[in-house]
Amino acid sequence: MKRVLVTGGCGFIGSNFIRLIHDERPDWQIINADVLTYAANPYNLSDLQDSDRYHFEQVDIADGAAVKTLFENHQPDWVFHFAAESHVDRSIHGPEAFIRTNVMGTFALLEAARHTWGDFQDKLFLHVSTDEVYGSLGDTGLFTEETSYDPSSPYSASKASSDHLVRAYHRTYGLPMKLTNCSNNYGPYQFPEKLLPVMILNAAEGKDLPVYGDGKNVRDWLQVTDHCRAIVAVAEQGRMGETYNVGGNCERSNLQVVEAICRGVAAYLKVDAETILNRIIFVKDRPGHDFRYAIDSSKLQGETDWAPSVQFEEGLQDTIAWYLENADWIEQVRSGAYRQWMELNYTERQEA
Ligand code: NAD
Ligand code: TDX
Repeated sequence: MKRVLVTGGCGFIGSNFIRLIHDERPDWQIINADVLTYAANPYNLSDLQDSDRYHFEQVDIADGAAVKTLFENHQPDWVFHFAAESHVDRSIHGPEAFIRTNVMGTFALLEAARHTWGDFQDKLFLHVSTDEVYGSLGDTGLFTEETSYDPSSPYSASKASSDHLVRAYHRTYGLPMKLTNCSNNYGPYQFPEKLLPVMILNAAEGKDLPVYGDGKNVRDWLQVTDHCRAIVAVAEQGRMGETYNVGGNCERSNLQVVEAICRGVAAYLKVDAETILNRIIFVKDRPGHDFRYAIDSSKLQGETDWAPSVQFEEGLQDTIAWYLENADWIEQVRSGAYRQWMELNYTERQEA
């Protein structure tokens, strides 16, 4: 049995990842360490509760002593580090939590790995990061693994710091690490503060659809399970000490995405799409809003057997159906804290 520690396993990508490896890697013993912030939902994995290959620990990764105990108690062979504060808009309103979790939390994990792992034989620290560390592209070009870091938001700056720490531990201490920088994910269990779930739920509930700025900003979309499969591929087939960009080769402007959601929701509900499309409004832009992200994932595709498998239009329709068929999940995550955030973020963005 390989002992695998997943941090942030109750969040969006972490819970999709745990489900995937639980199903497809029967010889992996999974330890999920998550402090359960507003973005977490332990019920995402409630069907694994009785599995003898799955264990949950409520741990704050920025608490160095707790992380050391976690490593001593569970002696993980591989670490998949997902835990983070992940929302750009929240990082603009309150950057401190991002520095604490993303920088200090990553540092605490690296220290625990360095001190617990002895000679590093057969060990791996896989750091899950974002393409936002590279900053913004203009109309052309792609991010490669050689693109210089140029983060724009407190979120992306904190992720850039964590990436640098992970690479520094490799160069300085020989810590066995691999790093992935992925583009925007979509799919089930994404917290409804990010573009797709905000728009799907607002479209279905007859609310306005608030597009930041002129809606021309471009993101490169990847279905979440495709991202999770890429991480497994890097862990099993990638080279130690290397970085791999992960992307869907699927650029869409935000307005294109929102219009596709309007049509998808209308088709699902069997109502007129024009009524939903007419609710698109243009609101105050995000400060420091990166214009375009686009990923060159040829290194990953050249060195592993991974390729994106889900077409955006098909994945989007499945995601719409998931949100509209899982009212219980939506209800659980729409806490008081969630409602406060929605009010803070959107009432201050006056219609442009
Ligand atoms: P998320 O916000 O949905 O989930 C984050 C999880 O981390 C939550 O379960 C939360 O409780 C946990 N967490 C936060 N602070 C913690 C702490 N101090 N200790 C322990 N656990 C803590 O995020 P996500 O979208 O699933 O992103 C996961 C990772 O993937 C992040 O590192 C993010 O930077 C990266 N990433 C995300 C995307 C995307 O599109 N969502 C794209 C590329 C990379
Ligand atoms: O209401 C909205 N209106 C809108 O126009 C929201 C919530 C977003 N947007 C725009 C801003 C972005 O250009 O949509 C785009 C996507 O926004 P988010 O869903 O907030 O994602 P983004 O800022 O691109 O970051 C995401 O992808 C990279 C994740 O949140 C990060 O964790 C990941 O690293």
